[in-house]
Amino acid sequence: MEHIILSGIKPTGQLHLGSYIGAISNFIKYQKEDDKTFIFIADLHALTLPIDPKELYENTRDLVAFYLAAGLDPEKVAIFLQSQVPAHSELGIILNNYAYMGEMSRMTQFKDKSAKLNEKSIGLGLFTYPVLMAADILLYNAEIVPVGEDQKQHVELCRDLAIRINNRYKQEIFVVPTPVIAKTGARIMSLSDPTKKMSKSDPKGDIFLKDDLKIARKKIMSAVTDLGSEVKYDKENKPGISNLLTIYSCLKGITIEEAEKEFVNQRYGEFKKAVADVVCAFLEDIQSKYTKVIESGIIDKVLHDGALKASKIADETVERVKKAIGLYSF
Ligand code: ATP
Ligand code: LTN
Repeated sequence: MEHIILSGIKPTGQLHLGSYIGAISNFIKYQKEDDKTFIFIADLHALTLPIDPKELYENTRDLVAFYLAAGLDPEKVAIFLQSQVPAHSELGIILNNYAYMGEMSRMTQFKDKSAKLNEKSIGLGLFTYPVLMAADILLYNAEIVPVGEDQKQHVELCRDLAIRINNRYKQEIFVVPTPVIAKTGARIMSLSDPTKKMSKSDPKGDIFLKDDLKIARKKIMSAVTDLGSEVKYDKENKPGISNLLTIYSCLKGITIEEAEKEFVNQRYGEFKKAVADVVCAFLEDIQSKYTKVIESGIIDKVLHDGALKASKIADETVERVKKAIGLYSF
């Protein structure tokens, strides 16, 4: 039997090569023929930090357009907005009661993001966000959750919650999910500081999917590289070159070893040019597909159909949970 797959991205900031390689490209690999893949836009999660309404709206539309441009097929996959399936909020509220303050305070993403804020203005939603994320996953009985490395801890919290609740009520209320992190590309680094993750909230050194090709090429050509001259994968001593090799191999669909072989005896400059060529060809292709999707006007229909498919399963789960924990249902 095929596994149930679920994942999502929050519509904050612009999508970058990290979001594509670490997340979206894997969603495409995992999509199945038989209505067992759920890929959504975590728009409620986008509210965990202040965001301009117009920006949120546009990011959401863009994210759907890029999902489709990258090859997600709405015939096979339920593509939907988290805020259009009320079961997410409902299960999130229920799950809050089973999560512990201690474990939530240990979430590294919460620690990193709250450290950048004034202590008095840290939203409760930022703190409880991994609980809502657990609801996102458990609602669909997802077994496999493809994500980048930074989300692994959240999926593990989801596992803990599912096991805790199943044990408390002595029944299999929830399917326990497994995070799936790709071997290569689960942590694309910033081009300006290859010791930091490429990230929407710290966009220095990002290549955005919407970048003008000339600008993208410039960013690659001026990417920080390392001492020495050999094009070799060595994360410790050559983080910049290793990151570029990762980007190159993921976009070309080859292994790191195969990529290294292509650049034996070549200088960094030649190597960077080859990376820039591959990145620009990729951007040109996805941007033209993105434009076609926007012009086709299909986004609202995709989201409407997706929400219907998703609600069917999600509502069943909420009913099952309510019954199991003693909430009155008729
Ligand atoms: P933020 O900076 O706001 O935390 P982000 O850039 O990390 O945002 P998310 O929306 O949190 O992006 O992530 C979307 C998906 O892309 C997640 O599965 C995440 O693990 C993955 N992802 C994000 N950044 C990278 C990266 N640099 N390399 C690989 N995967 C990434
Ligand atoms: N937290 C994720 C988005 C997300 C998600 C999920 C991913 C929300 N709910 C459920 C996988 C499964 C992020 O991209 N920052």
